[in-house]
Amino acid sequence: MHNLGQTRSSRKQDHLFLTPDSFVRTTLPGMQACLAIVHASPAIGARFTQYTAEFEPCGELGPTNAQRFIFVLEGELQLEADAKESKIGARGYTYLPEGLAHRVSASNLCRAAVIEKPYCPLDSVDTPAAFISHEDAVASHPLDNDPDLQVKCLLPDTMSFDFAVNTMVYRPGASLPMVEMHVMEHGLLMLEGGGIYRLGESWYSTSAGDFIWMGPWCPQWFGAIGKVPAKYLIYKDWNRHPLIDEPR
Ligand code: UGY
Ligand code: MN
Repeated sequence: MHNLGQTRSSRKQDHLFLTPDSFVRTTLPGMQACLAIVHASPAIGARFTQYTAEFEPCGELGPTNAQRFIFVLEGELQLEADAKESKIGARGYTYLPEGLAHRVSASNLCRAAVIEKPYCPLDSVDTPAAFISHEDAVASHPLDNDPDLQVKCLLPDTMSFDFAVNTMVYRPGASLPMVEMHVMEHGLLMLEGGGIYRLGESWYSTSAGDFIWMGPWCPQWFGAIGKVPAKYLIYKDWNRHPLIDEPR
C-alpha cells in the first residue's frame, strides 16, 4: 500500500521522532546475518548510539570500542564473555564495559535494543563490571509518588555508571507530572501501549515500536492513552558533571 508520502516521523533541531514505517536497515562492521536500524548516533548530536539489532538464525553483532548495553526485545541471545557463555531471553539485558572482549549471537530470530557509549571515567571511582540481569529481577518505584507511573532502573545506582537505562510503565491516563527540561539527552524506545508525547513545541501520537531521541533541554511530556499500560525503555547520560561529560 502506498503511503503517499505520509509518515508520523519527524526530525527537529532538538528531537527526532521515528516510526517503524520509516526505518531503514543497514549492516554495521562485523555484523553477520544481522541488520541494524540505527535510531540515534553522533550524526544527530547524540553522545551515544542506539540501534535495534535484528538477528537472523546464526546472526552476530560486530565488535565495539564503547560500553555496550543490550536489552532483548524478542527471542534469545547468547553472550560469550570472560570465558563464560550465557543465554539472555526476552526482557533480559546485559551491560558490557568498554574494552571487554565479547561475542553476541543468536541461534534463532531475535531482536534487541543496543546502546553504545564511550565511557567517561571518574577519578577514584571503579569502572563498572559486566553483568547480566532481567527486568523481572528489578524492583519498581513510583515516580513522584504516583503509583500509576512505575520506574525500574536497570543499572545499579553507583557513580561507576555514566549512563542510566530505565523502563517506565504508565497506567492508562497516567502522565509525567511536569514538562521536563534537562541537560541529559534521551534515547527512548516505545515497548508497549501508547499515548501522546510532547517534544519541544510538537505533539506526537506514539505507540509501540516508535523511537525518540531528545537532545539536551528538549521540553518533554508524555501522557498514556488507551486500554493497556504504555511502557518505554529510556536511556539518559547520568552521574557526570556537565563540564566533564566527555570521554578522555
Ligand atoms: O528520567 C527521565 O528524565 C524521564 N522522566 N524522562 C522522560 O520520561 N521523558
Ligand atoms: Mn526526561
